[in-house]
Amino acid sequence: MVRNAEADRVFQDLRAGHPRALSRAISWVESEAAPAPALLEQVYAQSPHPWVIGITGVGGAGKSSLVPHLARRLAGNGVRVAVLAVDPSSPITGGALLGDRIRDAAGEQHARVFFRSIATRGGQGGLATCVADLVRVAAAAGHEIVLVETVGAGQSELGILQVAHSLVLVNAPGLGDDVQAQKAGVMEVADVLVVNKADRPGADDALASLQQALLLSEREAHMREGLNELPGGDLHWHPPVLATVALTGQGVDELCARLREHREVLERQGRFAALNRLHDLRRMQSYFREVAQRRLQERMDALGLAQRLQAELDGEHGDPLAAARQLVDAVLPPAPAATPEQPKETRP
Ligand SMILES: Nc1nc2c(ncn2[C@@H]2O[C@H](COP(=O)(O)OP(=O)(O)OP(=O)(O)O)[C@@H](O)[C@H]2O)c(=O)[nH]1
Ligand SMILES: [Mg+2]
Repeated sequence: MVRNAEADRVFQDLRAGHPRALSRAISWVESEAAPAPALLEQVYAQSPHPWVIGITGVGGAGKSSLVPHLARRLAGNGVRVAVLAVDPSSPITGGALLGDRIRDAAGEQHARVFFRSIATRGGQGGLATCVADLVRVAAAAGHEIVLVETVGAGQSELGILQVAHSLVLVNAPGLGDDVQAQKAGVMEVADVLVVNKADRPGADDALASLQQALLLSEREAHMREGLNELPGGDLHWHPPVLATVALTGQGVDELCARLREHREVLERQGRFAALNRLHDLRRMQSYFREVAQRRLQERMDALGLAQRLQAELDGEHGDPLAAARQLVDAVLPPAPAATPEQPKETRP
């Protein structure tokens, strides 16, 4: 148990719902500040899993325009929503300028929706692990729903799967090849498909082509092969294809309704809890690697291995691979080969 008085205080404030504490906690986690491990320990021990909705899609599709509408509609009746906008390309670091905003779509103060831009530098654990932690931090502050916006750039959009329960893929007409390029991977995993900018020419074509791509996806093929029914009589989820206009909010009610429906299906099939366990397991695996790697580095430093590697390389008998193997053996002796159990001698 890592204790830290500052972390204790922020955690208390977090639980009490102080937005400033949430901003502070996010900054700590994002920048891997000293109190972060102590804070996260309390967060993981005491905060529930929120419903995490991933919003992904190509740049310029309208994700950021859509998210405030969605957040505002999902919030209410005591339900608080946090929005984490992950922008790896953001020149603003640490959310110093964009952070700490609590506003609704109209730019008004709104206590039920918390917005924060995350400029990931992909620290030790990378984007997915940072967001996984932040999602739980937001939950500790009383947010039952967390929306995570990520730009659809290969790795990162699939990284969102490590935290999201429901994944929305946002497309828009006129984005051309980018849309084609990303279809293959994300099509298989998106739960709701959106064609935003439905006010623009080409929206119908975009809708039709998404529907077509969906029919051709492996997932659909799977269902047609008679695997549609799950034990208990439930059916697989068919991702709906919806049209929205983020500028006016048109179609967002429908998007909201379908997302709620998806959540219900997940709950009913026990998949919400299963995903939570899976997300925790992935986080655990990545943290294990992180800690092990750090410890290995410490061990290497203590033994002066960097210098020894260099010396080996500079030496005359320069087989870099053999030298590296030898040094690895010095830090991490190979596990003894498992010896098969000897049958016990029985005496007559
Ligand atoms: N005509 C029209 N324009 C839209 C709509 N939604 C968004 N836009 C415009 O499209 C542009 C991009 O919107 P963003 O919301 O920033 O898109 P994004 O997907 O968040 O983009 P990145 O964060 O760069 O990946 C902006 O100029 C928006 O005003 C829409 O429904 N109709
Ligand atoms: Mg955006």
